[in-house]
Amino acid sequence: MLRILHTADWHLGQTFFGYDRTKEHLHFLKWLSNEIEKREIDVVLISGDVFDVSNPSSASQRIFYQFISNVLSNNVNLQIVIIAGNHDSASRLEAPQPLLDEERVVIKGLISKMHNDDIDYESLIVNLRNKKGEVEALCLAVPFLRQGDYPTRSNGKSNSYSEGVQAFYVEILEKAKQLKTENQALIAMGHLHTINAVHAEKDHSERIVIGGLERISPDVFTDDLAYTALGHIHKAQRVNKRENIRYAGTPLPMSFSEIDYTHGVVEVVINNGKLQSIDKHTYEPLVQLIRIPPLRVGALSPAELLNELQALPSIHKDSCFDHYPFLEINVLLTEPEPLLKNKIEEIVSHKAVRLASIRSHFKNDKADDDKQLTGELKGLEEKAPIDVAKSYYKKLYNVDIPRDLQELFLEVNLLIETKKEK
Ligand SMILES: [Mn+2]
Repeated sequence: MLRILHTADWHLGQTFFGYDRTKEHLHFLKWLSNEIEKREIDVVLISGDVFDVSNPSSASQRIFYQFISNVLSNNVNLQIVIIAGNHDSASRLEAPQPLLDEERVVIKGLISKMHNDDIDYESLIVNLRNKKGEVEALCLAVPFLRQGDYPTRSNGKSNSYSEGVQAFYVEILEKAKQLKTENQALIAMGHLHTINAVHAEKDHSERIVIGGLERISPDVFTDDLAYTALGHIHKAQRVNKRENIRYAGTPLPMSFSEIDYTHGVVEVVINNGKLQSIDKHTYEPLVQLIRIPPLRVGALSPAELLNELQALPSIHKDSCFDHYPFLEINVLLTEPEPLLKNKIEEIVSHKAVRLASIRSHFKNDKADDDKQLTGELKGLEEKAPIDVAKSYYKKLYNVDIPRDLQELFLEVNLLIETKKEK
C-alpha cells in the first residue's frame, strides 16, 4: 500500500499587497508536517510553484529546506517528489539535488536530452516505494514545460505549445508503460492549464499570478494513469469531472478573487498497484480575507462604508498584527471623494485588520468602458480639454460636473497653457 499526499502552488515568499506572509506559510507547513505523520504518508508530491518568484529570498529558501529536512527526519520512509512550476526557476530549484538523497527527495526542473538530442523521458520517471521498500508506483515527474522542452513534429516543423506538451505526455507515458510491472501503478505530475479548468477568469490579479499558459487537453491523462497530480490553477478541483485528475489548489488564497476557495491537500491511496481511494483534507489558513461589503452586495456608498468599518473589532493589545485578516474595501462613488482614503485609513488604523486594497466603483461601471474610451480618444485633438473633462465626469458619476470643479479645471488648464507658451 502506498499513501500519497498531493499539494501544489505554495508560492513561498509571496507578499500580499505588501504584507509579509511568512507566518502564514509556516502555519501551513506545520499543518502539513502533522498530516504527513498522522496519516503515515509514504510520498509527498509537490506539483510546482514552490516559490513565488524565480529568485526567492534566502528566508523563503530556508523555510523550504527546513521543512524538507524536518519531514525527512521525522518520517524515516518518506519520499518527496517536486516539480518546478512556471514561477520557479527550473535550474535554481534543482540546484541542491546533489546534496539530497535521490531515493528520498527528487526535484525535477529541467528537461535533459540524450546524446542523439532525444528527450530523456526516463530521467523523469521516479520509483515510488511503499513501507516494505517495494516500488509500487512509477511517477512521471514532468515539470512546467517551456518552449524547446517538448518534442518537435517528425517533419521537423515546430508545433504549438499545447501540441508539444500533449506529445510530451504521450511519449513519457509510453516509456513508463514499458518500464512498469503488473503490480505497479502510474502517477503523473504536471504544472499546466487544462482545458475546462475553473479559475477566477475575471480577476486581473489571478491572471497575473497564474500567467497566461496555453491550455492542455486532459485527454492526455489516459486511464493508464491511476492519478494525475496537477499544479498551476489555484482553485482545488477535479478536471473534467474525473476524480483522479486533480489540482490540489493553493494552501493560501493568492488574491481576493480566491476568497471563497477551500484549501487543502489530496490523499491518494494505491493498493497493489491500483487506485484505492482519493480524499481531500481541508486546511484552514491562519489569516482570513475579508471583503466589505460581501461580493454579492458589490460596493457601498462612502457613508455606509465608514459605518461598516467602525463596526470592525478594535485592536487588542494581546493580539498579533500578523494574524489580522486582510481587508478589501469596495466603495461606490457618485462624486469625487478626495478625503475618503484618509478617513478609511484613520478608522482602520484602530481595527484588528490589515487594509490591503480600496477599490472604487462608479455608477456607470461597464465592461466595455475601455472600448468606449478608445472610440472617444480618436477625436480628442479637436476637443477642448474642458469638454473632455465634462464628458468623463458625466460618464463616471452620471451627473454633470459641478460648477466649482469646472472653474478649478479651467484655471489649471490656463496655467498649463501659459506655461507651455513660455
Ligand atoms: Mn503556476
